[in-house]
Amino acid sequence: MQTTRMAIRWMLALSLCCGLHLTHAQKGKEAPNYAVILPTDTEKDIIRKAANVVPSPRQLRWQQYELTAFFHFGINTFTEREWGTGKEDPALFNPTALDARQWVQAAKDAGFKLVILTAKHHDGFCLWPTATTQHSVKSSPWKGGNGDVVREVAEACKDLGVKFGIYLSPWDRNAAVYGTDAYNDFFVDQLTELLTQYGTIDEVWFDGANGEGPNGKKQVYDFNRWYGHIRKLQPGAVIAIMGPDVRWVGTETGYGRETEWSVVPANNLDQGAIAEGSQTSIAFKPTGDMRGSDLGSRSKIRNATGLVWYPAETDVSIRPGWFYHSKEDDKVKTPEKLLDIYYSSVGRNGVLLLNLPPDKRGLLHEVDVANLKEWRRLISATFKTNLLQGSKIESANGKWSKALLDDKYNTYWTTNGSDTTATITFSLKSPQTFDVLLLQENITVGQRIENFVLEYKEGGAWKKITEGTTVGYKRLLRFDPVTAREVRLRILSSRLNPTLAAIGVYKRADSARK
Ligand code: FUL
Repeated sequence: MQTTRMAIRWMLALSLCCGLHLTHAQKGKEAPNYAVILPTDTEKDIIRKAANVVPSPRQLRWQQYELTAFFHFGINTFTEREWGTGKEDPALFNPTALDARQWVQAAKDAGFKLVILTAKHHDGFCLWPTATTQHSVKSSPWKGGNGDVVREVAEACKDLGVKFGIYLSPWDRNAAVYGTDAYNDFFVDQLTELLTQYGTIDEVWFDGANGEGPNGKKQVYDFNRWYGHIRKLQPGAVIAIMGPDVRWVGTETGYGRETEWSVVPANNLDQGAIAEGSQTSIAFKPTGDMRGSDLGSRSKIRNATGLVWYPAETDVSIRPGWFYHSKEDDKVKTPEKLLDIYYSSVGRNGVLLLNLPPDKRGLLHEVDVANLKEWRRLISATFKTNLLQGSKIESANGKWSKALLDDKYNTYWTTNGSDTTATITFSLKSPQTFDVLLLQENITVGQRIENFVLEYKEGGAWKKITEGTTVGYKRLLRFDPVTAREVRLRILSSRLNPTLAAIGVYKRADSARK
């Protein structure tokens, strides 16, 4: 007790000197990841509510992974198709040298913190020996029918310290019960197997695709039941896409929005639904426009009836297809293309979900591994040295400036009083040349910044380098190289006091291939 009190006092003292705040979670209270808008709320009330919506602990954990990988592997790998029919012979599944450790190691070396395996794609073929169907690895020649790909990947992840997630396709072209109520039970049974036999699961990915067409089978998915089941069995797992925690960015190109708000309208958010769940984070999929070019700015939230923290995941494949096809070996995205994707996904307040499809051997192809390696080298070399480090910082109406360069996410700079604009000036020890800006808001307080500009001093005058709208968890902007000794960031507009956990300027590393 005494120790706890001392620890709290110590944290409070620390918070006064360097902006380390006790978050709701640290105070033993979880802040809701949503806000209900009342008919009597003014626009100002709505903006204030939006500025105070924060991620749930599982959403925050997930956001901080930044890089996550997909492994699309299954019967399609052997038929060279993208969508199987569900009628494939399980005998086709026969990787000759499957090594899940090679997949996970390559992902880890490239900086990925979590990998998601397609435990079942639309063809219904299960990569684990499920009791729910014969259509699985159990009926294949691989390891004499005794293999389990889910286990091999889960174990490799555990050994290498990488988080593990599963993709379980709702659309199932093989299950005889698909199109009937019984399919919901069948699906829950599959979830139970996956969520109880393979250790901790950090992400469950539900795809929205369904190609049944007008005369195809109609299935009403009991999503709410599935969400409840996942929350019960793996409370730490985020449920993505057709789920409440993580939103599909809206394209499969790898390019997110320039203006990316993690707080978006959820027009199915009503007090009744919240009370029913009596939870601090929602457990149903928000509805509303999730694919427009701007989802959360003032004009979008003005008429909302509810707001929710629903962050963007940017999924894209390293190859043209999601599954491995030998004819695409010369179409693997180059390190430079992957880098552009990095800046346009992680650098736009998103989490990148990059697909790395193992080949027929059951290995990531050499070209994919080599390109990943060079991509990682370029990122690491670029972000090795923050050129603002050691500079003198001035911000007239700001406090806790040291937090900007301390490499800690939970400390942050903010403004005094209720100021929503600010200028932060950095005087470097000597002129430096840079061409990248990094900004990070402390999203445990909320996402707030709406407009900012970066400037440098030349011949006594301030000149614009670049500008942007949202920041969120991470914003990266590239520009032509600038050499300067004085640099300033002006926050032109913010929903409430802006916060910044980090700022940096960097010089991009040269590509090995010119
Ligand atoms: C889509 C699916 O239809 C693709 O095959 C792939 O799994 C992708 C990630 O999602 O909706």
